[in-house]
Amino acid sequence: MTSTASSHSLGDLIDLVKYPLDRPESPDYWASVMTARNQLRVDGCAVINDFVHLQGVAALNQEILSQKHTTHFSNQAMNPYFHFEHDPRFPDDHPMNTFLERSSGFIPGDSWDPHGPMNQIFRAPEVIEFVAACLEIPGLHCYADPLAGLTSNILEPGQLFTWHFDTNDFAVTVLVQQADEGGLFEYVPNIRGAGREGFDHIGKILDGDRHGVKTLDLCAGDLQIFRGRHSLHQVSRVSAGSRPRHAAIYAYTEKPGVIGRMERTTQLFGRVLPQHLEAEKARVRSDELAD
Ligand SMILES: O=C(O)CCC(=O)C(=O)O
Ligand SMILES: [Fe+2]
Repeated sequence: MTSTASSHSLGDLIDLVKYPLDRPESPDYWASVMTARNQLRVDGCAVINDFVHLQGVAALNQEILSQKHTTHFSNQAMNPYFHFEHDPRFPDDHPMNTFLERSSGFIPGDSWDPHGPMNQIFRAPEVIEFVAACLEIPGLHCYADPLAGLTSNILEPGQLFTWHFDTNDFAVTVLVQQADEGGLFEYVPNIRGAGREGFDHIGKILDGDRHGVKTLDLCAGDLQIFRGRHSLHQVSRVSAGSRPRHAAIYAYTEKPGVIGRMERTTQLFGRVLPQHLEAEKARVRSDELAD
C-alpha cells in the first residue's frame, strides 16, 4: 500500500533527545521553553541550538538544493521599511530616504513537497506548540499564504539582505547552510518601540555605525525565534568565495487563514496566486461593510 503520509517521523529531523517536543510535560521541555522565554524577554531573540540534528539539516538542505532553481532573486535598493521611493517629507539623509541593497532571494511556498522535510517541520503540531510556548502566545497557525508561509532565504556569494524591520511580529528560522564567510545575522535590539521611531540611532547604523549591534553565531540546525518589529536587523554580505547561505523560514500567525497583500507578494516572489486575488477582493468587501 502506498501512503501519502510523510516518510519521516519528527525524530528523523529534530533532536528529540535534547528537545523532547513529544513530551511537553517533561522538565527538559519546560527548561528549554523557559530559556527561550528569557532570551525573548531580554532582547527579542531566542536561539535554540542544534534543534534540527545533522541528518535533519542534510534532509532540509537536499530539499532546498532540489528547489533552488525556483528562487526568486530581487536586487533592490530599499529603506528599512521596505519602501523604494524617496519621501519628500524627510531630509535626504533620513532613514526613510536611505536605500540599501537587498540582493537575496526566496524559494516560495509552492515549491515544497507537501510531505517533504520543510513542510514536515513547519506543520508539525509539536513544533507549533513549542514555538507558541516560547513566545507565550496561546496558539499559533501556519501562515496560510501559499508563497510566503514557508520559504527559504537564499544568499549567494556576494549577496546580502540589508537592514530592515519585519512586518510580522516574529519570525521562526532554521539556519540550514552557513556561509563560510559573511552571511551573519545581526540585529539592534529594540532600536524602536511603541511611539518611538529611533530614527537617529537607525540613521547611524545605516551609515555603518556598530553601536548596539549584536551578531549571532548561528550554526546549521539552530532554531531562531526573532521579534523583528522593533529590532533592526540584517544578514550581512556573503563573501565572494563562500558557500551560499540557506535558511528555512517558517511563518506563523495568531489568527488562522491569513494571506499576504498583493503588493508585498509581488515584490518578494515576482507573482501572485489566485488565493491572493481572492483575499484582496474579500478585504475590499469587508472594508466597504465597515464604512
Ligand atoms: O535569513 C534570515 O536569517 C532572516 C532574513 C530576514 O530577516 C527576513 O527574511 O526578514
Ligand atoms: Fe527580517
